[in-house]
Amino acid sequence: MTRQRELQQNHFKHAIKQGQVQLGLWTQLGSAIAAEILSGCGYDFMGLDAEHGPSEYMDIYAQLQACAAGGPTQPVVRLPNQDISLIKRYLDAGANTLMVPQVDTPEQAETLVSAVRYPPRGIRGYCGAPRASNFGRIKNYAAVCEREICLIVMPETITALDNLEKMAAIDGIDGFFIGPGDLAASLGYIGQPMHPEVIKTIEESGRRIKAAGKAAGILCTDEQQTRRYIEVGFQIIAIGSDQGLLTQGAENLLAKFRQ
Ligand code: 3PY
Ligand code: MG
Repeated sequence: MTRQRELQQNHFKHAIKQGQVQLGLWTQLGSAIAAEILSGCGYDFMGLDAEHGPSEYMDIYAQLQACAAGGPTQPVVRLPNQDISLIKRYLDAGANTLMVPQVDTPEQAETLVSAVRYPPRGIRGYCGAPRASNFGRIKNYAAVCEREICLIVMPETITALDNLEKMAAIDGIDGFFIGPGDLAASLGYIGQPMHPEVIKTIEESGRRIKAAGKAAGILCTDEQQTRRYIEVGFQIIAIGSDQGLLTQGAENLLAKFRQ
């Protein structure tokens, strides 16, 4: 990043616009070391989770640095909430793909779009030389950054699903990543993201998102169901997590010797 003078292309954003499937790894360890190691594995994206993971702002900042060093995986920062001052800080830190949880209404979605755009199109506060502009070396950053910023919102409730088409019609929302855990809870099946009714609703929602011309995403660690979601048209798929891989790997290794 040190000599970068031009804003890099957000491959993830362009890939989803072209209808390509992007396979990702969810990360909850909040570790820059793990992020650097994992970002060289070849996943299309890595979800840096500041909602349910332990990461605070500086932890995400360090993971963004680690991803830039490890590459080429695209970091996707999942925010803890819809706080627009946090959106500004993560964008300044160089996160160009943001995922926002629990977005239920078109009004909320419009506010989020506005938060990632500089005036006069939006309300993002201006900083002359943020990390996102390589500390001022990318001179036209403010003029061109919108092209590479990708905004994904998470429909996670029945209300959000009722509003899907209205939210999908908003220019500036690039994708919808369904939270299967929260959606299952909203549907009355807490802790059962693989319940047939939940899966049916997720698949229907994926088809509606695709029909509305936006990219649909999901987190799913079941191989067969993941393949099915891809068939249905889901494009942004987190297929596992650093925490899950660590636990499974460590437990499987020990089990070979402790039968
Ligand atoms: C959910 O399952 O609710 C999510 O937010 C995915 O991590
Ligand atoms: Mg959720």
